[in-house]
Formats: sequence, C-alpha cells, structure tokens
Amino acid sequence: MIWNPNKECMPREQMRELQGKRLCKLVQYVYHNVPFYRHKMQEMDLTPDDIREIEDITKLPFTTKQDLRDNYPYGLMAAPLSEVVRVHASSGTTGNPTIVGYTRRDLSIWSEVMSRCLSAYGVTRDDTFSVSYGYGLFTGGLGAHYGVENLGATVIPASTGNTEKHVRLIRDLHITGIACTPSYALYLAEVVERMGIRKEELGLRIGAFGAEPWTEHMRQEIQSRLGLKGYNIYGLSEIMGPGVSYECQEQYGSHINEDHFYPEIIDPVTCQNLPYGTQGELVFTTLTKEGMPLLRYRTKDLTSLIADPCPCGRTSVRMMPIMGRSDDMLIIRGINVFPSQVESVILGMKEFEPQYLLVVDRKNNLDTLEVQVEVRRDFFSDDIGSMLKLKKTLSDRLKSVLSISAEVKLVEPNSIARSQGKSKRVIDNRVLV
Ligand code: ADP
Ligand code: K
Ligand code: ZN
Repeated sequence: MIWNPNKECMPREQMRELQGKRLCKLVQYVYHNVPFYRHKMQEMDLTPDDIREIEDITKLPFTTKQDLRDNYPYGLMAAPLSEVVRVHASSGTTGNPTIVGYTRRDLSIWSEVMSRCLSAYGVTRDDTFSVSYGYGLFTGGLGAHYGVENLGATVIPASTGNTEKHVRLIRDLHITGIACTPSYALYLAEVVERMGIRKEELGLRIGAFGAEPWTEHMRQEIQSRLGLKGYNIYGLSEIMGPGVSYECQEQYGSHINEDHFYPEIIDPVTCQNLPYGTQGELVFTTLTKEGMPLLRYRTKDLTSLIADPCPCGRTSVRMMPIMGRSDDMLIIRGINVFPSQVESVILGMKEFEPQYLLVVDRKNNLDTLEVQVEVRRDFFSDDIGSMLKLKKTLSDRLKSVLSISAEVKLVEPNSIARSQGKSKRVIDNRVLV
C-alpha cells in the first residue's frame, strides 16, 4: 500500500533536512541557469549562499502565472533544450496556456510520485486501470499513464470521448480503476445508466479523481452511482502535473509529495506565510525539477495544510480539499461566493442532479446571481405548485449558505452541457459590460 515508505514515512526532522539540502542545490541551479531568477535575487540582494536550510525559503522571490506568460515559451527553462524530452501546456482554464518542459529525470520522478498516489488508493499490479484524462498537451493523460505503467498495473489509455465504447471496455476488459475528472465520472455514470448496464456488471473499485475542485457530496454521488471508492488526486502542470498530492485510505486531506514539492500557505494579499491550519493561497517550490524548476510558485488555489501525523503511517504534510481558486471566487454585491458552496447545497438535496450552472450578471448596476439546476426525473413534474415549493426551498438554503439571494432556475434533466474534462460551472457576464 505504501509505494516508497522511505520517503513517504520519513521522520519529520530528516525530511526537513532533505528539503533544505535540495533547496540549496536548487537555488544554485536556477541562479546559474535562469536569468529571470538571477535578476530577481540580485534585486533582492540575495546570493545562493544566503540559502542554507529549508527555513530560508521565505527569503526567496515568488513566481506567478504572469511570470510564466511574460517568459513564454521557454524563458524559465533551466535545462538546455537538448536535455528536454517532453513539453506540456496547462489547460488554460483561466487564460493563455503556459508551457512546461521535462527532462528524462523529471519524467521518472513524475512516474514515481504517481505510483505513490495509486498505491495509496489500493491499486496493485493486478489492476487494469483506465486513464480517462485527456491525452495531449494537458498533463492529466500522459502523467497518469506512466504512473500506472510504472506501478505495474495494466493501463488502458482510454482518454475522453466515445464514452459508450469506453463503458463496454470497462465491462469486457474487467477494468477495476479509472482516473478522470469528477465531472467525467458523473457523465460516465449517466452513460452507464442510459445503456441499461447495472454498476454491478462493471467491476470498478477505485477512482482517482482530480484536475478540478470537487466536494464531499460529489464524492458520495459518484461512489454510489459507479460502485467504486473515489480518491482525490491533485496537481498542476507548472509544478509537474497530477501526482503532487494524493489521498490515503483515511481520506482526510491529501498527502503532499514533499520531498519533491515544498508547500507553503500565504496570505494572498500580504504574501506573508500563514501557520498550519489557516486557509490561504497554496505555494509550491519544485525541489528536484531540472527542466523548468519554479521557486515559490503561487498556485492561486485556496486551502490549508495539516502537519499532524496521519494514522496511515505517512508523515508528509497534507493539504485540505481546494475550496476554489482565488480567481474562481466570485464577488457578488461585495460578498465572496465560491461555486463549491453552491455545489454543496445542491448535492445535499435529493431532488437535484449534480448538474448546475452559475450565471452572474449586472442589471441596473446591481450584481445578480442565477443558479440553474437540473431536477431529477423522478421529481420533475408539471405541477407548478410543487416546482415552486422546490425552488423556494433551494433559494432559502442558498441564501443561508451564501448570505446573498440567488435567482433559482429549475431546468429539465439533461439540459445543462456535460463536460468530459474540467467542467465550466460559472458564466460571468459582468466582464463584458
Ligand atoms: P489550468 O490552470 O490551465 O487549469 P492545469 O491543468 O495545470 O492548468 O490545472 C491545475 C489546476 O487544477 C490546479 O491549480 C487546481 O486549481 C486544479 N486542480 C487540480 N487538481 C485538483 C483537485 N484534486 N482538486 C481541486 N482542484 C484541482
Ligand atoms: K530534446
Ligand atoms: Zn494518510
């Protein structure tokens, strides 16, 4: 179950020491190979010799997505292109894609950390595992693919699309595990149901779900419809791709592969470090990357860290579920609203499908929020009275969770567009006015 006990269960003191050693090496490396970092450090009057232990990390400059864009495409690459063997790009959920490059050693570390994740979920060499993240520039497909192979399980590179064929493969090839976005898992469940196949006919037992935020309610929904156990996997292309952190059997936070990715939490406004347990912006330093190492990369993901020992035996710091990205957060009439809050309310009610859309607008100088949600077939009716009552219940619950009122629009089952990759749950029309 524990792929690399040596690293995953390393005593804290020893881990800090290892991280310190790797950080010193990294700073020397980027100082000499990336002009961007050399200049930043010179501006701050820093030399590599000022970094002696892991605690010194707070002296170093941050890196932002904007820095990556300004240095597009290869400006932050530390290794010469002759050493780079693969390039990926982030999916560009929030703007232009950013380019990342990997050396052969980077790829082998990526497979290693992915294997740690899969082992924690209970995947073994006897499993047949379908990778249904998109293959291509997106890191999800290939990242998970090589992790499965490295572990020794059988990989089925299904990718996304052609879901009916995929369902038949799951049944016929006795596929036991699947890696995909939570949105795709739901879509898959719908297709299975539509094809009249019972979940028991499929032998799925493990799901590795990530690449987008998802709630505990969403987990329950997917688990009961597909008959598997769903585990969180987190990652981002700038740092590596999937495999930066993973849930263990305890499912209380995700263990960070800390010997490779050093985590910090900062206040997104003051950039000051925050203590364990406090929510803020997650920041990562790649301790071992050769291709495109990053110092203190600001992920914009909001979460908190816990350092308590985990009953599973792993000693690594855990990150709590991402509550959203700082740029996902909607400010509606001055109130902060996260799509995940709406999701929790909707999935907490049996009358609704886990399919919703937030439409934000500005009318007469006032922000408006409309929440569209699909009513389940068994609850959908022509009786206006009962539909109005359902609408009222939902808007009351949303109001108490969000502290602002939202216009609820009930829609028929299957009317909101499904996603096979990362889902788009918000339409903000205000940016156009
Ligand atoms: P993009 O930023 O273009 O979406 P990536 O494909 O690299 O590029 O996506 C990384 C981002 O996806 C993370 O920063 C995070 O916001 C989100 N993400 C990935 N895994 C998870 C997860 N398990 N839970 C929540 N969010 C996740
Ligand atoms: K090359
Ligand atoms: Zn654990």
